[in-house]
Amino acid sequence: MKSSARRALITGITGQDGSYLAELLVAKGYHVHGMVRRSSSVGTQRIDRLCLDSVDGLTLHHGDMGDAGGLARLIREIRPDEVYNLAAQSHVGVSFEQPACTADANAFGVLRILEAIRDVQDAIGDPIRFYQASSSELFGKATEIPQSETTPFHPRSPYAVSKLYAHWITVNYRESYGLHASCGILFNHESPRRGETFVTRKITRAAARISLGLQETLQLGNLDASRDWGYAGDYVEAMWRMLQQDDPDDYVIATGETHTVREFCEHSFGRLGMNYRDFVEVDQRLFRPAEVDALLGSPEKAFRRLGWRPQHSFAELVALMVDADLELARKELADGTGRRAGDSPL
Ligand code: NAP
Ligand code: F7E
Repeated sequence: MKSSARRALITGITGQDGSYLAELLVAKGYHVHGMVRRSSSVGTQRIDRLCLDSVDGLTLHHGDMGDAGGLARLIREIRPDEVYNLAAQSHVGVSFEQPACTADANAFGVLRILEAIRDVQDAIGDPIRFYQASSSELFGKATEIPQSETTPFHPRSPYAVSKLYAHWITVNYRESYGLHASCGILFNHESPRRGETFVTRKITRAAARISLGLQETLQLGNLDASRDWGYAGDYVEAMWRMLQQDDPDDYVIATGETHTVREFCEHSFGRLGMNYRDFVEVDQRLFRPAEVDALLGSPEKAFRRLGWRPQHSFAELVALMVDADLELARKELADGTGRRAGDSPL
């Protein structure tokens, strides 16, 4: 028997977005089921607080996007009202080094979940709403500025190509089988919980550590790339809103502002009273075989239909990330772990 609380399954709950979405859904009274993949060391740091605070609102399960049987079993047992598929090998640069496992998790993994949802829906009759984490990387070598839901796709990496399959298979299952399946085409969104090898976090982490003498330089690749950067906490609200609509659809989620990596450096180091030029070194090894030069989203449809708006400006985003990393660096300095952590060459 289903309990009265709505049930959501989140794949990728241990990631940046998964952790914010889980907090949002628990606060809304959902029972959240999170899929966690097994690893040799525990990787649940982003949700540890939530696990402690919401023992009755959160259940974790082992699972992997590569394991069709396990995914099907999870959906059958949980019988979720909503599934948010956030799990992915999400690093564009790494996808050039690991194209096959990126494709398997990001593309075929989505097909495996859609098949499981279809089977359970057919067997049980209860509708299951599905959210797919699509990406602005689909636009790649973009032919329009700004990019909207009607801009043609031109993916530029194995990651983007895998997300293209995932996007279209989600649209196809909506059109073929009437699934309530929506894709959020999210532009870059960041936070203090962002993985440390994405460029924003790499910059804020290094700026904080350099300001305390824990690190000397920062190696970066292409400083001229520009991105439409928003705050992750704002973007998970848009995911939830998509699944509350009567009809499924696809939406661009963005701020409508773009900034270069160089500007992100200027603001981050500037907040700590430093000039990034004194510390940033360009390392050719960090350039990608094919680059996405510039992205700028048009979130007009989400504004109109979802009533969604980003709540944080670019300057606020930089400030909250730099301040959180300064706090972290101060702890590292105090407990002597600073020389071991951070300063990643990746
Ligand atoms: P993230 O921090 O890298 O989190 C990815 C999550 O996927 C982690 O929980 C990871 O588990 C899990 N995962 C990876 N491979 C898996 C597998 N084979 N089986 C099961 N779980 C697996 O990514 P994010 O920034 O939160 O992004 C969430 C989703 O949105 C991703 O699909 C990403 O591609 C997409 N997206 C992100 C952005 C952005 O700017 N953040 C923009 C557009 C789209 P571990 O913790 O074990 O590694
Ligand atoms: O790179 C340049 C790099 O890795 C941004 C993922 O969440 O957003 C993310 O993908 C830009 C690129 O994010 C370094 O070449 C320079 O032009 O932070 P990033 P991304 O590739 O835009 C999209 C929307 C997703 O869907 C993805 O999942 O910064 N850059 N120097 C660098 N990038 C990194 N990582 N490291 C550098 O040293």
